[in-house]
Amino acid sequence: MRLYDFPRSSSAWRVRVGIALKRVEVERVLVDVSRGAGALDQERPAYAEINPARQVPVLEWRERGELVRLGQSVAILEYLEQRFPEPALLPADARARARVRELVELINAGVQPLQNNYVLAQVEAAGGAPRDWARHFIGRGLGALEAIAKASSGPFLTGASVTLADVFLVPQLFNARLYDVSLDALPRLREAEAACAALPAFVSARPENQHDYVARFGVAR
Ligand SMILES: N[C@@H](CCC(=O)N[C@@H](CS)C(=O)NCC(=O)O)C(=O)O
Repeated sequence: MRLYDFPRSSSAWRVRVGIALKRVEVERVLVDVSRGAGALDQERPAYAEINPARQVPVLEWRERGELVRLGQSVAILEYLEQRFPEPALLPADARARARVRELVELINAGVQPLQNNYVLAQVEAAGGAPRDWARHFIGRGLGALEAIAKASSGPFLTGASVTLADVFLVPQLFNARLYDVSLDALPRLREAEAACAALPAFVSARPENQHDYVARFGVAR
C-alpha cells in the first residue's frame, strides 16, 4: 500500500494514526500541499491524475491486477477498518458506532474544511481575515464536540477505548493551537488528547515525527 501524505495535513495525519494503530505496512509519498513559497507538488498535473481533488490523503493499492486509489480520510479509514478489523476503531454496538461517526463528521465536515489552506487563501483574497475565520469555526466546532463528549466518562472521547473520533480529534486540536483557539473550556477534549498521547501510534503520526519531511523541509513549515 502507498499513502500520499503531507505531515502537516490534519486529514493525512488521521490516516497515519489509523495505519499505525492497525500496524499496516505502507510506503509514503510526500505531496507538498502547503501554500508557502517553493514547489507545490500538488499543482503538478501528475498529482491531479492521482487525486482530481488535488488533496491528501490518498491511499493506493493493487487488487487483482487493478490499481486502486482512494481519497477522503473517512473513506480510507473505514476501508482500513473493514480490511484490518483489529483493533476496532468503530464500536460494534449500533448506537455507539453512530455516536463515533457523529463526532467524526463534526470535525471532518463541520470544522476542517472551513480552515483548510485553500479556503483560507480564498478568504484572504476576498479581503477577509483568515486567522479570525479559522479561529471562529474551530472554536465553534470544538465547543459542540466538548458538549457531546461530556456525556461519556472518558478518558477517550466516547469512553474507555480509542475510536475514530479520537483519531480525528488530535490533529484538529493541533490546528486549534496553530490558530490560538483557547482550549481552556474544553477539558474533555484535552483529557481525550492526553489519553491518545500515551499511545505510540499517535506519537509516531505527529508531524514533527515525520523524519523524511523534516529532512526535506525543516520542521517549521
Ligand atoms: N475531506 C478530505 C479533506 C482533505 C484535505 O482537506 N486535505 C488538505 C490537507 S489537510 C489538502 O490537501 N489541502 C490542499 C488543498 O486543498 O489545496 C479528507 O478528509 O481527506
